[in-house]
Amino acid sequence: MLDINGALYVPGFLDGAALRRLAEAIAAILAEAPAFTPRMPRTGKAFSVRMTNCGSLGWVSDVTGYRYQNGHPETGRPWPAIPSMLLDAWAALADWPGPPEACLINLYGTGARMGLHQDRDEAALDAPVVSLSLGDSAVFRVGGQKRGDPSRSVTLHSGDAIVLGGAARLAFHGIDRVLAGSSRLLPEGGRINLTLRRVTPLRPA
Ligand SMILES: O=C(O)CCC(=O)C(=O)O
Ligand SMILES: [Mn+2]
Repeated sequence: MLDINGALYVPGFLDGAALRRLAEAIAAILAEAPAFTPRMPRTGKAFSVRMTNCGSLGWVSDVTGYRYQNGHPETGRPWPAIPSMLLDAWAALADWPGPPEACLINLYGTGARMGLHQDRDEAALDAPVVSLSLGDSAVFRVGGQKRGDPSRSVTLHSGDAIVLGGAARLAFHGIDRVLAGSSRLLPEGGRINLTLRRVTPLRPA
């Protein structure tokens, strides 16, 4: 485990067999909850990543804003359940007393990136965000709690985990670029990132 600006970096958290099982589980989720194109609040500009979710809640973004909701924005159906191997990953990495409620699935095709942002739509900000990467490698940047703070970058490979917790929970972070063709895990190429999130506090106040 390595400390990257307060973020915990766990290279090779998932091995090849686990990655293949996880890729199959994600394909099954995508068959039930197809990828959608999120849009920026107000402007409606399309994100370059496509998304779906599993869990009791899923993160969505459209012209009206960012939010968690309990169904798919296009099909209206509940999100598929979080696969047990992801619940196990959370148990191993999160150091938090309850289960995650949402797993955001980001799909990065050619040229997709994610600008610097904070994950702050969760009421349970004491719970970490646990991220797992599959497929092509990507340059992940993490800074401080202010947008202009100095940042460091690390190349995330298939199977690597990142935990944003403690002081790094509200760190600005993003994906500068994906290194196309760097992995053969995903039949269609590209990169998948999963972020496990706790949204509601364990004991609501
Ligand atoms: O793709 C990644 O590694 C980061 C994804 C992310 O920051 C997010 O979904 O909020
Ligand atoms: Mn994020």
